[in-house]
Amino acid sequence: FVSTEIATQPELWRQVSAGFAQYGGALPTAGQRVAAVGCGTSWFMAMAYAALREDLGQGLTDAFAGSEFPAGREYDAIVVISRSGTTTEVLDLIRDTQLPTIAITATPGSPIVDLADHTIMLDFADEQSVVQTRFATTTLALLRASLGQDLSQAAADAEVALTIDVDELAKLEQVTYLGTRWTIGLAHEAGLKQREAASAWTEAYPAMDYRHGPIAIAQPGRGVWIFGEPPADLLDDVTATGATIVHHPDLDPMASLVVAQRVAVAKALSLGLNPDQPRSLTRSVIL
Ligand code: F1P
Repeated sequence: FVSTEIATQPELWRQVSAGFAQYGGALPTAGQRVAAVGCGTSWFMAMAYAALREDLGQGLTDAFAGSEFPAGREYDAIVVISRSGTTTEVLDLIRDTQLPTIAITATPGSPIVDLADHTIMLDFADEQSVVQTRFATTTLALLRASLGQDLSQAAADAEVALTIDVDELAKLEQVTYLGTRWTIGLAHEAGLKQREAASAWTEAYPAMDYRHGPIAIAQPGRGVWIFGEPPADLLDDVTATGATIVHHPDLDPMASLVVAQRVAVAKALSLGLNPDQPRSLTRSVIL
């Protein structure tokens, strides 16, 4: 498996954070009304960016799956994330909208480069694996840098994340991932990694909503993975079910996602699966 793609995340986050002016100059500025769009992993990164941008007071920010952009909605800019630059729904969106578009991609010469008004090229973060890891997190690192965040602690935490033993976590029968605000996108992404790489059943929810039904499947041998700060009493509620709690309070939530990526790989390998080549999934979904 392409473990180097997971292992190089700390240096890539440092690179885009320190080089923000070089890479991210075209990104929206404070006060603009922004939509962020992508499919699959790229949608989840858009979700994380949108919540973080609003919470940092930088302006209204919505996130949509590529197919779900509401026609006629006004924004000052649309940030479109697509590693391949070929995903049908996001290309259709860019073709159909009159609004300014800023694409973030890893693929020079892809259709998105011609279609978008601006392109941010992160080709140095591209991947061989069908399953996205470093392109997604490097994109989010760049977006966080555009919001004024310094990624050096997150990068240091990701180095710690690369050393955490994941064997026991990979044995869990099922994991539900929870987040609040921007970490909800990370929770969805962590769940998708296990589904893609290891064909494993996972779910993801906003942490507060987890109590409204999903907690019913929690039991010994299954896990509840919490990104960011757990809401009051949630840890007690989960503990009472006997489920294993996974929470990295000392790590940046993006570093906890790196642990989740490694769990997905370990689980795939333990099941005899190729984590880079999920069944029924191609590098880019072209309809
Ligand atoms: C996104 C995508 C994901 C999928 C997989 C392959 O493509 O198709 O939806 O989960 O990771 O990539 P892209 O638009 O970012 O190239």
